Amino acid sequence: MKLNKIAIVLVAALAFIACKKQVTKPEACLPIPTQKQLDWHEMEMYAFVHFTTNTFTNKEWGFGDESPEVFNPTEFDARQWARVVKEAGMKGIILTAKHHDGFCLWPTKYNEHNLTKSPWKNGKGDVVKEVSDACKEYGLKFGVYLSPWDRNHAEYGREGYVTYFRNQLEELLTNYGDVFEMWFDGANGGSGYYGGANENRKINTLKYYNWDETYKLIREISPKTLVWGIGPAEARWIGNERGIAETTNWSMLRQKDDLAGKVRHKEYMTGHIDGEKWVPGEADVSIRPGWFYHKNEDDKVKSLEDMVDIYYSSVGRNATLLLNLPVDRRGLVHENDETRLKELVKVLHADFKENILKDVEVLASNERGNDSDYEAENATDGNKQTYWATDNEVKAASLTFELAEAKDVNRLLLQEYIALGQRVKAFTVEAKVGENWVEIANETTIGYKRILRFKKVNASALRVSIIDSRACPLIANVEAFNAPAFIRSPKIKRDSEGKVQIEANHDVEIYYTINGSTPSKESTKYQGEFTFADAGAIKAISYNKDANKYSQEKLMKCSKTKSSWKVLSVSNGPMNKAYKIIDGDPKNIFNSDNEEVFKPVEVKIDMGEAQNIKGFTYMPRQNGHSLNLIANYELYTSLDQKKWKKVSSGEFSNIKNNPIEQHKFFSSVKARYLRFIAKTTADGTNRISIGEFDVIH
Ligand code: FUL
Repeated sequence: MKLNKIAIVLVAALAFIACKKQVTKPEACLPIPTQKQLDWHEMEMYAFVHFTTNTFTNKEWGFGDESPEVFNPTEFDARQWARVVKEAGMKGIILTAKHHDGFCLWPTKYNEHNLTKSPWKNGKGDVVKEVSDACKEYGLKFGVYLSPWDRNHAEYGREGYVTYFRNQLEELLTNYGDVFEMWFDGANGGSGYYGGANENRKINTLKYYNWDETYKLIREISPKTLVWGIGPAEARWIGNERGIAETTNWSMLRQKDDLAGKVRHKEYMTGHIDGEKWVPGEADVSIRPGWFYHKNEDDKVKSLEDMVDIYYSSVGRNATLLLNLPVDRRGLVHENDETRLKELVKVLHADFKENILKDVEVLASNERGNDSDYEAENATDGNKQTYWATDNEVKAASLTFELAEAKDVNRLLLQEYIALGQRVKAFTVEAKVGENWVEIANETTIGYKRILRFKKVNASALRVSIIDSRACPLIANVEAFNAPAFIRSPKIKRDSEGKVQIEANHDVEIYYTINGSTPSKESTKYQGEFTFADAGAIKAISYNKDANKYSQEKLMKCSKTKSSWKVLSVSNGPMNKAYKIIDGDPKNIFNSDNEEVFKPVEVKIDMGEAQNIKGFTYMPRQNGHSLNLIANYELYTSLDQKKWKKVSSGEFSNIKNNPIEQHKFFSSVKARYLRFIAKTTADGTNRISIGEFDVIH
């Protein structure tokens, strides 16, 4: 080789090396997830199962004095649960091995209060084992809920209970194979049986359990287990029990603040951009109003549109979805819940059927050192391990996807390469419609997964622009879809006079029935307000002519209107607003006076005529800063206002975290007058709210 040729080769080689050197792998943007957390993100959706003595006593929280004798499922089949969960595309099951009432679903050697004392399988059963075995058989991961609060245990609140709690942890984490998640519920302390003491016990959740020690124990015996909830947790609550994350959702949390109890519910929904630890959000929600099975909720399974919305507001917003199935008294997932899950899966399959961006031509405004390891195509290659990256200093850049022909689009799915940290702070999406670029979304975070829903556009190209990022953006995946039209069911409202209004999207017609039959195009078309004051059922559907498609049916079960009802007195609160308690509109809220120290509030109601009732409902305030929730109550009835009978008393369990309408049942009684007493509040306020009060016939 001649000298100048050698020189050229050398220069080229040096230039290549110099160039290559510049293209270093992007540095981690701290904090980053552990491998355990990465695997957990990939699960996306998994099931919760709430099952214990509450299932048989019809409660949400047991007091701790329940007899193990009540636990007796008639057709228990954990394989049925696993099949339903698997078919719904969920990746695991977390079981309430012990809920707040302290009853243990496994034959623990540390306490008698367990299923060996129940008639089920003559005391030889082990629910934890059957569920973990079924999970293995169906290729699902198995997780455990062990309530730190124990309303049964005599030692709760003292040192002895912490030892007991750790012993149980050890049993559960050693005897049942791998446990992917350990769920430590934040609800803790209050009244309980406590071995017969029947008293109030309060502890400091952050200190009492010495979480550092407890976590050390877990890590030693079960390093694969991700711990959720309290202490130095590896995943966090999403701040509500509605299964909803914020659109801005960081997987980081200021753990120091969390350990000091300083993080507010709203912050759990968003995480902290400056959090020093990777603590991603898990959105938990029940498929029914309650967490445990209640027969009266068989027709209250969440509607399909609610389920779809929950999916998009959790998995679609960088959270995992923990979806609860309240197993029934037979020991099975109820048919209605299974049907809804099947419908949900069908919608999701249809929504994500064909990725319009698969292998389309993609152009980046910047590519890291022009290196193919980080090229734009990595975002469309279907491989989450490869990603498009920009140069270190470039924090705003765009990807443009050219479609071979214009296509309808209404969904966009984005994923960051989170192994190196969550980065994107702001991004927009534009579609090329005809000759113009139209902005269709202006959003904030992406994280592990972000899914956007928007109005259908006919696009010949799409552009995703990262506007701001904590460090150079790393995008692992971008997909787009054209989801079929989804027809939402109408909303039905009825006031105290029986005037009914039905509302729906403007592009549909509404049909309804009031005789219990299923509505269709042949039924009465809704033309405006009508009156239905009787007890019965109003059923309505939306019908979209263009798509020739119905929504799901909306059912409103109603008791006779309260037009003859009157609030006779309120012990402390504005009498001129007392009508709101019974006006048929839960949004019209009655608030008692704001006292310096809470005083019980008594409401006296005249129902106008004597009637047989077997229960009552209380709907608290649904939104606002303070919900002013009632925790303990008493209800008395009378026929003449002289002789009163206490028909029900107790607590509205879990109302603080899940402020849904409360249903209480008692033996049927003939009554005309009611005395409802709010004895304590749940959220530390000194007043109560009542959105609506009603009776059950
Ligand atoms: C809450 C508990 O109090 C409920 O009973 C339920 O277990 C839910 C998942 O967490 O805080």
